[in-house]
Amino acid sequence: MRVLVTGGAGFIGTNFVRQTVRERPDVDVTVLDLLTYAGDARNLDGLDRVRLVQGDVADTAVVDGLVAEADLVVHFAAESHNDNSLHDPSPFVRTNLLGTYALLEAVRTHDVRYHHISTDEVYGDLELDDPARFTESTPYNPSSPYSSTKAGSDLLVRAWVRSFGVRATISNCSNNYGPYQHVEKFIPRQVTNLIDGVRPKLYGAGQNVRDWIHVEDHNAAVWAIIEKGRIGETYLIGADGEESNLEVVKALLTAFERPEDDFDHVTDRAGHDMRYAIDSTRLRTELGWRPRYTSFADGLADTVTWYRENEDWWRPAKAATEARYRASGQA
Ligand code: NAD
Ligand code: TDX
Repeated sequence: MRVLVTGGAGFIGTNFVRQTVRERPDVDVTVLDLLTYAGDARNLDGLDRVRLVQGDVADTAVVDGLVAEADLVVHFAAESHNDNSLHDPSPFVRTNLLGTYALLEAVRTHDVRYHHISTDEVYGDLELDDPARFTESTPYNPSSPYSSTKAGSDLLVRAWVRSFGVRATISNCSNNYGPYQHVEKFIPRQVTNLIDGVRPKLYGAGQNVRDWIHVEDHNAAVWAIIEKGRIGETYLIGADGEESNLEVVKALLTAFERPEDDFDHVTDRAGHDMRYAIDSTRLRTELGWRPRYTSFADGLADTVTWYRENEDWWRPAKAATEARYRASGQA
């Protein structure tokens, strides 16, 4: 089987490619990745049966040629960071919307199976005291330039399924953590700050809740949907991992043997979503998926160890990332 993985040099895509190579000897992988600031070719070094093509998912000629050779496309490539989308939405519109459009046209032309990776942020946010969680029928209500372009990309997929019979599935996952995540994101930012002896930086009061899932569990769910999911369906992926940002910072401080109040409150994110929470009943009952990382504390400890042992990997991006946060009052 020949799989085209877009964004395979980024956080979740890298973990997907590495898991696929490890567990599926029958799969050959081609990664299409622009290698933006968020992509790192080193992540794929030395992997068997993996070819890396540096290119843009919005480049229709490149995309058409690669899709023509594939049996399956898994589309991870995106501009993925909410804070960046507030400073400059333009690459979000291009990559997330035009990139998805280019892929959909190519899979339509060549009749190739397509899986679309998306986020729970398309549903907007929930109140802290609301017992509800997102389901596949929650109305779309995105808040940020990032989440609105992801929502738009999902709607393109749905339209291409219905209008043109494209064989596609969609997954909307909650917040991922694990190895190879860029230091701009919440957990790696605080872990690498703590390694450097710098206090963690909490937006606002830190009451915001995210529903954490280990990246390996996300990617196992993606393969379950590819193999057993119903064409045209959406599956929500989540592992019942709700934690407030304050709780996460305290857990990290404890892991580094620092006092629980040894952090800074910094300027809040504009339009900051309060809470995300996923009901993954459909995925579990229809496809039999279960998370393997059931303890957030253990998964977090493994992640801290990975960043301690892989300073060569994250160090080059750290100073520039913190300079960007300083410029927006979030350092
Ligand atoms: P990331 O930013 O770490 O990686 C994105 C990758 O896409 C990078 O390798 C980058 O070089 C590549 N890329 C960017 N623009 C491109 C373009 N125009 N053409 C080709 N490649 C391009 O992102 P991530 O956290 O790994 O997220 C991957 C996907 O998962 C995204 O679609 C995101 O919306 C979705 N998602 C992420 C999370 C999360 O918690 N990180 C949760 C749910 C869904
Ligand atoms: O320094 C920080 N301090 C802080 O309090 C940073 C970087 C973030 N935060 C807060 C903002 C959020 O409430 O932590 C929470 C998590 O922030 P991010 O890591 O930026 O993730 P989020 O905005 O929740 O989006 C993530 O999950 C859904 C991914 O980046 C998206 O790509 C995915 O769709």
